[in-house]
Amino acid sequence: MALETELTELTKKLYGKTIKACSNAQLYDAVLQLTKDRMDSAKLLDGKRKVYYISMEFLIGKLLSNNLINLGIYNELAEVLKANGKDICKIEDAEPEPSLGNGGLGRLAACFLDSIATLGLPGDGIGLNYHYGLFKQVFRKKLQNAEKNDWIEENSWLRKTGTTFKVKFGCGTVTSVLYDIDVIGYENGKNKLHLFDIKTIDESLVQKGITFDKKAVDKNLTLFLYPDDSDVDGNLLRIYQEYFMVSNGAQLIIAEEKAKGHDLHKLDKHVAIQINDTHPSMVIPELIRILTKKEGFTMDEAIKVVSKTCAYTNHTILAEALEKWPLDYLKEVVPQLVPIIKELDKRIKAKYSDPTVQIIDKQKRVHMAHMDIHYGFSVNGVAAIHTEILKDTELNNFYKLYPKKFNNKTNGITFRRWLMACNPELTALLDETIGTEYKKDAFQLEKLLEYKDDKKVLDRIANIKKAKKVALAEYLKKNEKVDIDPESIYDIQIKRMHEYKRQQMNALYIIHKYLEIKGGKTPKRPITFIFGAKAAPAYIIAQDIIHLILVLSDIVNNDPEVSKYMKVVMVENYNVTYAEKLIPACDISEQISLASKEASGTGNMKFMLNGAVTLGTSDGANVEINELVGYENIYIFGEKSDTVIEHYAKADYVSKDFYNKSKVIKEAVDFIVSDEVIKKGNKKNLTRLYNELLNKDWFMTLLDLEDYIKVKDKAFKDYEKRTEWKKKALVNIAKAGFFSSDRTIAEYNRDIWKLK
Ligand code: 26V
Repeated sequence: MALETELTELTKKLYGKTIKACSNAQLYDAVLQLTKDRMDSAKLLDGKRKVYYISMEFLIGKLLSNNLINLGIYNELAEVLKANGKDICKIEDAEPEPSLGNGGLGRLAACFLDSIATLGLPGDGIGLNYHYGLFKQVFRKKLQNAEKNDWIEENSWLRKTGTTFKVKFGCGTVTSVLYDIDVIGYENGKNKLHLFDIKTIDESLVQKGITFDKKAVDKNLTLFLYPDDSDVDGNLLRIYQEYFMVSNGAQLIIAEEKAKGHDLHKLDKHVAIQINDTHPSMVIPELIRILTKKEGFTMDEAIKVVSKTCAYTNHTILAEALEKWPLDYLKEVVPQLVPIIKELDKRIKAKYSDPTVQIIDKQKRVHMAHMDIHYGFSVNGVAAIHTEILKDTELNNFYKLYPKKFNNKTNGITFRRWLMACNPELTALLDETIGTEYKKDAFQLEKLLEYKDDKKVLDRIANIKKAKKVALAEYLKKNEKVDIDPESIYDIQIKRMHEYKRQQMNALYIIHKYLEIKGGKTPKRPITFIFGAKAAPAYIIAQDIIHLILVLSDIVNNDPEVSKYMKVVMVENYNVTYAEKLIPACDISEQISLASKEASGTGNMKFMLNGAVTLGTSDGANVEINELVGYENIYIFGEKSDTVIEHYAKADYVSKDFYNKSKVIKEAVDFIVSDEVIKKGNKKNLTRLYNELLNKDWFMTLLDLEDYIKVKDKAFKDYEKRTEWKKKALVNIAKAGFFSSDRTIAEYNRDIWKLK
C-alpha cells in the first residue's frame, strides 16, 4: 500500500482524523505503529550460528528516524508529511529518548546491533529494561541534580513477548518478563534486542530524585541503570542486576537452541556469546550451572563447551572499573554460582601458580575479567593502542598464557545515525559527488579526496557546517537560554564526566583565555566552548568539575568585555539526541584524555565523519585517526602513553612541580579559588577541586596543560586559513570510512563469531 494511504488509514482508525488534523504527538504514535507494522514483515535473520551480544547497556537513542532510514522510507514519509503541512523533525521530537546506557560502551552496543543486522548476520542483544534508565540531569545552583528519566510510554518500540523465566537469588526467586525491540538492518532483515524486566517491579518505590529502597530487590531491580554503587547495598543491587540479566539470557539461549533442535553439546557450533565488558561475566558460571544441573553435563563437558562459546571484550584499563566482587557478596546474592566459580578457580590454581592470574585472590575477591579470559575463547580490546596496552601491560601475564586469544577490534559507529540521520545535508552532498555506494561500503568515502582542490565542494562542505552551526545556535537559545554566535569557532567536548577525560584541562584553558582577554589579548575570532556530560552521582570530583564549568559559564557569558570573544555553554542532560545536534555543528573535537586511559572513544569518530578536526592526545582511536588523516589534519599534543605508564610505574608525577614551574599553569589553577570565582560558586566544591589538582591530580592534567594551550591556540589560528581548514574537514570526512561499525562487525564476524 502506498505510504500516504497507509498513514491516512491509520490516523483515521486511531483518532478519526486526517493526517493534517492530527497533532505531532498523535502523528508520532501513528508513524510508530506504521513503522512497527513494516518491521513485522521484515525477514528475521538466521543462519547456522548466531551471536548473542550481552550488555548492561544499549544506548539506543530515539529509534524512529533510524528505523525509517533502514527501512528505506524516511524520505518518502517526510514528503508525505510535508504535503500535509507537517514537519517530520517535529514528529521525531515527540519520541522520548530511552537512556539505557552511560556513554561509549552502551552506544557502541547500539551501533553494533545496527551493523549486525545491516550485514545480514543473525545476532540479538540481551540486556535490561530499565524503567528510568540513567538519570536525567538537571542543573540547580550550578550543581548537577539527578532525576528519573521516565521514557516508557503506552505505545513504544517495546513489544511484550509473553516469555518469562524464573531467576533464583539467595533471598528468593523472582519472575522475569521479556520485552523485545526489533532491530532492522539497513536495507536488510531484522534481529531482536531482548530486554528483560522484573514482573514485580514497583515504580512507586522511587522517592525524591532517584532515591529508592535499595534492599527491595524484587521491586527495584530494573528501575535504574548503575544505581549509586558507593555503598554495600548499591554493590549488591548491581550484582542482582547482572545475574538477573545473564540468567535470563542463558535460559533464553538454551530455550532457543532446544527449539531449533540443536544438541547442547555442540552449543559452540551454533552460538557465540559476546560479553560486553565484565558486567555480563556471570553468564559463564551460569551456563555451566544450567548445563550440569539441568542438562546432564559433566563439569568437564560443560566447561569445555562454554569456553568455546564465550568471548570477552575489554573496554577499559581503569583499575576501579574492572569488576572484582567480594566472594561474600556473591554468596549472598547468587549462592548457587559460588561452588562453580570456586571450581573454575581451583582448576586455574592447579595449573598456574602466578597469583596475578587467579580468579579468586587472597582477599577473597572474584576477578571477573580473569574468569572471562581463562574460560572464554577470545579477548579483544577496542582500539589498536588499547589492545597493545592490554597485551604489554595490564593483561600481560594473561597474554603470555594465551597469546592466540588476544585480538584487536577497533570500534566503529553506524553511519545510518551519525551521518545519514543527523546530517542529511552532508549525506546529500556525498550522494551527489561520490555516489551512494559508501552507504554500504564506507571505504568509498575516500573518493571524496578527489574533490580536495575543488573550491565548490569545499565551500559547500563549509556552508553545510555553517547551517548546522546556525541550527545549533537556535537550539541552544531555546534549550539553554544562551546566545551563541555561529561565526565563532565551536569547540566541543561531549562525553561522560571523568577526570581521565580531563574536562578540567579544557576548563583551565578557558580560564587562561579569559585572563588573556581581560589582559587585553583578544582572539581573532570569538570561540564558543561547549560541554555536555553527566557525572556519576557518587563521583564527587566529577561533580566539582561540572560546578566549575557552570561557574565559568556564568562569569564569562555575563562579562560584556569578555563575552564578545568567548562563550561557555554546558548543556543540560546531554544525551544521544543532543549529540546528534552538537556533532554536525562542531569545528574542533576535544579528545584530550590522558594517554593510555581512553580505550578508544567513539565520539572522536562521529565528529570526524561530520567534518570536525580533532584536538587530542595520542590515545585510543585518536592514534588511528592520526594515522589516517596525517599530522596536517589533526592536532595532537601531550605526553605519549608509554611515558604516562612509566610515570605511574615510578610514581614520580608531582603536579605541584608543574604548578610551581609555570606561571600560566599557576594563574589558571589559582583562579579556581579566586574571590571572583568563589563569589559566583560554592567554596567547598571549588576548593576541593583546587586541592585535588594541586596535591593529587591522578590523571595528570598539569602534565599536558602547557602543550594543550600551545596546540589549541595553533588550531584556532589555523582556522583563519579558511581554505586549508576546509580541506582538513574534507580529509577527515573522506578518511572516516574505516570507522564504520560495519567494518568492525565484519571483523568480529571474521575473527571471532564466524557466523556465515
Ligand atoms: C566505568 C566506571 C564505573 C564506575 C565509576 C568509574 C568508571 C569508570 C569507567 C568505566 C568504564 C566502563 C567501560 C566503558 O564505558 N568504556 C568505554 O567503552 C567505549 C566503547 O568501547 C570506549 O570507546 C571508551 O573509550 C571506554 O571508556
